[in-house]
Amino acid sequence: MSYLAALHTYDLVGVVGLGQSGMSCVRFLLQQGIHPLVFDTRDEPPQAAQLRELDSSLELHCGPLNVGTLLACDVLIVSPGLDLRMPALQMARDAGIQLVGDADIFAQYAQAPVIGITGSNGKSTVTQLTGDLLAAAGKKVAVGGNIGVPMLDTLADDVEVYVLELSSFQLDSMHDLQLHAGALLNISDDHLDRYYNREAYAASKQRIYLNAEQGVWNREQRSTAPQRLPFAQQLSFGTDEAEQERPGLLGLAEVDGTLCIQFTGQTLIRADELQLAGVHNLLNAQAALALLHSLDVAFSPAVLDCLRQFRGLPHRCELVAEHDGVRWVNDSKATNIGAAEAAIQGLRPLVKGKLILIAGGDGKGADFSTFRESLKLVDELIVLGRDGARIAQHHSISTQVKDLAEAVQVATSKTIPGSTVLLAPACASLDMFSNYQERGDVFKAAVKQHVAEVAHG
Ligand code: UMA
Ligand code: ADP
Repeated sequence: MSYLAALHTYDLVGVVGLGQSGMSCVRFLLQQGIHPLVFDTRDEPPQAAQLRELDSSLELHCGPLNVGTLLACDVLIVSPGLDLRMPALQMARDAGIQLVGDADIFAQYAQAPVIGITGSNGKSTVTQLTGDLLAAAGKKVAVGGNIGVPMLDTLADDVEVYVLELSSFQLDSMHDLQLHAGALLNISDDHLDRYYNREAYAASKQRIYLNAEQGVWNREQRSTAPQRLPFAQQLSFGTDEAEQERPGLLGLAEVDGTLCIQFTGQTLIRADELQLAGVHNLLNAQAALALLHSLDVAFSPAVLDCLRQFRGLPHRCELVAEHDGVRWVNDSKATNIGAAEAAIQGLRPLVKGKLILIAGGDGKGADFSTFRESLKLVDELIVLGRDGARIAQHHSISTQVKDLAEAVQVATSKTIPGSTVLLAPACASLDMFSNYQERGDVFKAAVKQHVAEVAHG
């Protein structure tokens, strides 16, 4: 039996949070003829005007959540950005009100198999790649979730398969979504300002397997394995060789001195055929292939060609410019230590000159001493933002700057031919920017301006 009853059976539905997810829930409920009460803890939620335009009769309660008003609802659809442990939400739950997320509503309406992807890093890359590969295989695919398109907005009758990126926050409020396959890519410290400890964060990630028929996991990290799924329903990927049988059908092997992705011991594709750089991306590619296999989609020439062409998403190890023998790389999406480590370790072997790292921002409670080993691979460190100084403590050569324009200037003065300047902040951007995209765009603009100035003397 599902946790969430049919929406029409509730007298009053509350939507808590008026960001992208909240707005998509309101739109969806209105389509079903349901008029929700809307809440947002901010005095002026950014989407308030949009809500009025949608339906001016909707009640919007702004500011600190009022428990009395929350209790008027029978169910609360809570946005992922809100902590379910907030006292007002806890009180509502204790009073018997159901707290759910958009995934539980999605579960009631999706008519096609759903693939779910989570992990500390690589989610968006694997989600987009899986979607692209399925499309190349001729499937009508819808891609959404944490990647940026609220999942309810992807619902359509002709979809043959849904591919959803699921954050730990979305998993926390998810009870009913049945996944054809769930992938847990990796677990490294993140969001420790929102979880009691790393065990609680890892437990949240394991929820991907709650109602999954098959589990795709990473052999490098036992903590990603689906404990409750039998072997026959597991598929794993790793840096070791592929096996003939589940779960280890995918893996890496060196063939004639070249690293290859293998399936059941047979080479599928060479690493050097891919546009994506770094071992972490070879794992991402394997995860996407495993998800295709879970759907019995063959690795046809069209699928492998799509994998060959996939250039990755913006702000993930994105080459911004190559000038005077210096490469400028934007990895603004490296919002935690694990992601920045993957970028540093993936790029270091390719850098002949210096590797100059720009890092810092909102550290979300992370312990930066764990970053020290990877920082040893960095020749010069430039830090900025709220927690920049905490990162600088773990490197002997560092410079503090006030913004990204100054970071680009300082980096320029330190380069030698063959150097790479990498923006991989290991932090969220919210102390200085509206999001990681804005941070990446500001960096790209500063680099391009610098290159243009040098070119014009
Ligand atoms: N907020 C309030 N009060 C409220 C509601 C929200 O202060 O009443 C704040 C939150 O604390 C947060 C911000 O507003 O800082 C946005 O929160 P939200 O829940 O309204 O977020 P949405 O706009 O609905 O976007 C969410 C995801 N964001 C978060 O989980 C924080 C988006 O992922 C996702 O693309 C979108 O739903 C569609 O599914 C972004 C993200 O940063 C990329 N995700 C985190 C991550 O990847 O690390 C989890
Ligand atoms: P997410 O959606 O989980 O944040 P992305 O695909 O957007 O993941 O990648 C974010 C960053 O994480 C990238 O910029 C890269 O530095 C790093 N990264 C990508 N894939 C992996 C992986 N498999 N393991 C570790 N780090 C990764």
